[in-house]
Amino acid sequence: MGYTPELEELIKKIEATRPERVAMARRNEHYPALNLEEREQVLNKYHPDYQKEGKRKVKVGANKGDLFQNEVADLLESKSIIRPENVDLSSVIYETDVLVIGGGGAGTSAALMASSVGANVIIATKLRHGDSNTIMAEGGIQAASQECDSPFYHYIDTIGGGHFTNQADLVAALSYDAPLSIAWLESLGMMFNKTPEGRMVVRHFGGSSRKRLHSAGDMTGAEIMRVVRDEARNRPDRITVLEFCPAAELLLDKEGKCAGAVLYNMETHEYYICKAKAVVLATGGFGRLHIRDFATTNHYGATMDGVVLAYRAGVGNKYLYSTQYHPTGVVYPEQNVGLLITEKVRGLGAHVLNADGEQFCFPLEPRDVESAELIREAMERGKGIMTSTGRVGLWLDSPMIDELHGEGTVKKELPAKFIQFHRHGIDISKEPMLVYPTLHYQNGGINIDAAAKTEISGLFGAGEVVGGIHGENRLMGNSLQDIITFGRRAGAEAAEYVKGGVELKKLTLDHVVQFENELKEAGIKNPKTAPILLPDYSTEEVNARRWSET
Ligand code: MEZ
Repeated sequence: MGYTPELEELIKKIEATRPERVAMARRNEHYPALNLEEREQVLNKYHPDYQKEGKRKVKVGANKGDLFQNEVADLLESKSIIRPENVDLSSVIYETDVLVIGGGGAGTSAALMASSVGANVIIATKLRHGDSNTIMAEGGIQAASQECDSPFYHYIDTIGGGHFTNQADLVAALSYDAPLSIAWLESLGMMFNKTPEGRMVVRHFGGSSRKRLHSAGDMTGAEIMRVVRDEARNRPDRITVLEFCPAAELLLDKEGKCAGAVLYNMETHEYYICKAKAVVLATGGFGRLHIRDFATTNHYGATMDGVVLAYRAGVGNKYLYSTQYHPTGVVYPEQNVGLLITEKVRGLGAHVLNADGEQFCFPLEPRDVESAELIREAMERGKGIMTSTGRVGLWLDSPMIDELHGEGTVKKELPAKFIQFHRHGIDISKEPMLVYPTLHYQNGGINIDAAAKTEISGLFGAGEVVGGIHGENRLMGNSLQDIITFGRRAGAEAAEYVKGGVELKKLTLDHVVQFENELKEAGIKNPKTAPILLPDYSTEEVNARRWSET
């Protein structure tokens, strides 16, 4: 298929400016980065999070009075998908030491650590084991593993990228554990990119003061998931995996300790009571809410489930109003709209360009700033490129990479992206990609401390469901690091908590009943039901043809 003749014509403008831009890059000359004041200005005017409309204050729960995007507020003010009065809590189907809800990188790392400390573990996961944002993360994982770097610089960069809003103890844990996480992943068999001498290849990314990004091609998350999942599957005596089995509600005991979950078998539509002495919530983020109608990089199950369950149990959240739009999501071909084009492309030197083939931003600003600059170029300055389906994008000049680093670099460093575009007749080592910001990450989430504990005894959190680590803007490669750091911490802490002796009292869903009473008292009419589990993409025409229940 390839590009349309109209787009091919526009690509000539990119090719015309490329020799001069490559020459500049070789001289180490770059488009100037913005200063702090300019960043604030561009964020305030163009970043979707900063727009006043499309938000409201929630009227119930731990974050009552706080402002959220409407899509998030709807779910915080939702009612349960189960009727507590119909659930027989005495009919316990599964019993375990540690229940991990979520089978991505964070949940699987938690399960491994908990089992290493001696706990029996169940992983309950909504789709297949490994279907998660982890497996879709491309460019790399941060860790201060080099002589010129240290956890101190990792900490400072992370706090700066997060606009100084991050929870300091969590950032300290992340930057301190990061080199250990890399060593742990290597011990499990992860194949990082290395030099012929065996040293880690490390690169810059947006907001970095040191080269700190470790990668496995552009499939770093998939490689992480491969090794942690293999390890978990090799411990069947200690780790049981329930696929297509998400949590519908958390269970507490009469004393308010977390005591397991009501699980929902998506294939048979059965509910299971799973009693657990400790629970690790690792359900991932909210990309599939398509906030402000943005396309997303996220996997199909990213529907904010864990935040919803924890909220009903009384756990508040931090920075959940903050959404990360990755600057470079696919705009063309249509089949791939929203999918991630890793920041590593810019890390390798590719420029972001407008319709005239001009640079308009420093390519490695922190993500929120970079996205706001792309939106400004397309929407205010009218310098975007329109596709035949009416989408607007900007160019990402990937052919520069081979020119700067030698022929074959694109294929070697970005093999997955190369194949993904090749399938549609586009050779990204010779032609640029068309990109636009895409909803990528839930910056905020449930409150935890550095031991991954929530305010409820026996409930731990790890991964994208958690808030505070990244403040209001996450840097590249810190999510793959955070799932390992806090997944490992959550699993080990949960198992230690169980070892300390946990006596569960009568199981209850009273918190759900109370929460729904609060909804009524607040006058919230027709609340949605949640967790929504899967996004609904049915069109009006499809809905009109559906059988009615009545
Ligand atoms: O941390 C991320 O979001 C990541 C690795 C994404 C990417 O651009 O590759």
